[in-house]
Amino acid sequence: MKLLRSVLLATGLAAAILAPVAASAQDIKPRLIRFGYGLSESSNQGRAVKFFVEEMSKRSGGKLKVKGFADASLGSDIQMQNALIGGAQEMMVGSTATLVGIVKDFAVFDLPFLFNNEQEADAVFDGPFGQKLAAKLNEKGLVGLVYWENGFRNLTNSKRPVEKVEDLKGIKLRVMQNPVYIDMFNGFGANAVPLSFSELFTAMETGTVDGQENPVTTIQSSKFYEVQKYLTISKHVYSPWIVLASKRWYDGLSNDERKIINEAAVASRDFERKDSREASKQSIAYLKDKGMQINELSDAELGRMREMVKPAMDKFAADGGADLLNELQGEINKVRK
Ligand code: TK8
Repeated sequence: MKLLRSVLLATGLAAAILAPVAASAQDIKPRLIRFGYGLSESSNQGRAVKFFVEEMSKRSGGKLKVKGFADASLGSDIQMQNALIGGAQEMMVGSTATLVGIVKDFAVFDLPFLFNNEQEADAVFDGPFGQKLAAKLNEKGLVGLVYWENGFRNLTNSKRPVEKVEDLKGIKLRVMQNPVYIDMFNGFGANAVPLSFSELFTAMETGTVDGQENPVTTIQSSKFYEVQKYLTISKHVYSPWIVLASKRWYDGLSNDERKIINEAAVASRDFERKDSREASKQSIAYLKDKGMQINELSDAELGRMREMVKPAMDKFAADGGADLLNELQGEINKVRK
């Protein structure tokens, strides 16, 4: 690390000596940065992208122009990840759950009932564990900058209230494209249907699926209440988003430009979490007002669900995830104490 830093310093120094004409306080070029995301512009995700756009502009004297592309208009999470890897797109934000095809370890965050609250999640994602996983993206052509909050996930469907896990039987439930989610919901007796988020609304509207699971903020901003009657507060998984950059693109930036991006990303994270948490407090009342029938799962029922997902947990551990899961649980316990 030390060696790398002095090499970087030395090359920086050489460049400064060789190109004194271009000397300016900061090495920033005018750039257009395409930043894609899946939710709508008015969602918590959209508000945080807007914040990031403004931060980047402020911090670069208007040179680093970020353009946000909402509603998966640049593609689904998985399509955008590949565009970043190939260098065809610069930045995105999306679920970590859909990264499992690139770095398998991310599946550890999809295991249910790990985090009790947002504070535990923040500590783990911003701490060494979250950073270690993000760093694994580098050799795959991605840079994981910061984690945003998607939130605790809850169930909706158009068939019936889910008060006990048996009520899920036979419900065609859209899940993210991720084996842990598929195993988990099949384990609960639903028919798990992996599908990208960008296809979800239509799938519910046409009855291709009966239900889905997402945080209340998303159920609100994506207007799922128009096609879903029942909301069950289950908080089965705490779901993060991750802000990604194309490594190919990022590596071509100057140190000054990278510093601005990194710092603006951290600022956007703090903004996003605060904003999302405030927004989620209003969501339940909003969704009730829109006609959703809402129930909370009892502790006893959640306990039964924990038992029922044990095979999915064991499968994850047996597939080589045991150490990782232990490590994560250790990190959570540290915060809990
Ligand atoms: C948006 C998705 C979404 C996620 C999902 O692109 O797919 O259900 O929760 O937030 O990343």
